[in-house]
Amino acid sequence: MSGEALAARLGVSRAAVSKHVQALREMGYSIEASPRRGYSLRSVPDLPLPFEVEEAVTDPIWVRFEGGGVTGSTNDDARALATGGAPEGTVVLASKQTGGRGRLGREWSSPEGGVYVSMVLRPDVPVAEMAALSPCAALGVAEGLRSLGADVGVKWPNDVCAEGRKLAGVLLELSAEQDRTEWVVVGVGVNHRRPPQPYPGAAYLETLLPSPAPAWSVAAAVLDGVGGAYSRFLEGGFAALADDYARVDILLGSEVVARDPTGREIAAGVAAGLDVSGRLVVETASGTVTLSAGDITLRQ
Ligand code: BT5
Repeated sequence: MSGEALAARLGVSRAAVSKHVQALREMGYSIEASPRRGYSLRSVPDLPLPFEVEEAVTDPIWVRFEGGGVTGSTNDDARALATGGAPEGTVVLASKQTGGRGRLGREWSSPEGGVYVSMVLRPDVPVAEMAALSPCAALGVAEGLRSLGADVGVKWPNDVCAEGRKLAGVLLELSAEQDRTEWVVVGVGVNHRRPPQPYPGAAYLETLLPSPAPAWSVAAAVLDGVGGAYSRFLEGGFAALADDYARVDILLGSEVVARDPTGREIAAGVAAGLDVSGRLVVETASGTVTLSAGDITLRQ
């Protein structure tokens, strides 16, 4: 398209078009310019850029898209936006994090080639029911990645796994008072491209897909997956997700050991699925134990 046609269509000057084309090139867009034929878009960068993700997302809950480049932690950025009054459905994206966080102050390795996304939610749900939101989000991430063709499962409470390795993690943070939740930030990190030095125990989405997916489509799939699971959760609580969860629950029927943050064993037995509050049920030798938090390992 000629610079003149673009300027007319967008209602800006020719100089503005050329300035924006330059800015897009700096972001990684390949745009050719020829004197007679005008501009042509050759390729879009393999990054979760907000405008590409916005175009690809279908769930109407996602209303505002930020970030896309390098940041400390998208959860920190989303928390700041949430505290400042950003609406439910605000999304922060990144292609690399320098301070990616897991639960309990752990690290989330976030090199280039991953997809990092945090979502602001404002559920009108009592704080006591919030525990189910972690497995709800993990289910949503799994459903989103499955829609791309990857055979993935969920590992309570917040992991998405493939081939026995961790493909994605969910970090939920919230601010609440008494019986009212002010905001929830759901952060998701997906290992997408396999880096030269893979993280120990990590799976990479690109090795699981039938055909390559650009980073923005992975982000959109995650958002649509989480958006879908979240609306079902709001309508019917975790009970509305129980059957879908059971279908992708990789712990179900397996021998597991649950540990608290200090590494102390809190239960060992057979995982028997989740209860209506999203807590893990373990059948142990001395009876049924229900867990609302913990780290689970599968017994060999
Ligand atoms: C999680 O914690 O799995 C939550 C990860 C959430 C990351 C997202 S990225 C976007 C948003 N912004 C953030 O800063 N965070 C969120 P947890 O269950 O505690 O698991 C952390 C553990 O996973 C670490 O202690 C490592 O053992 C392992 N790990 C770290 N990086 C990994 C990676 N890239 N792939 C697989 N495992 C990893």
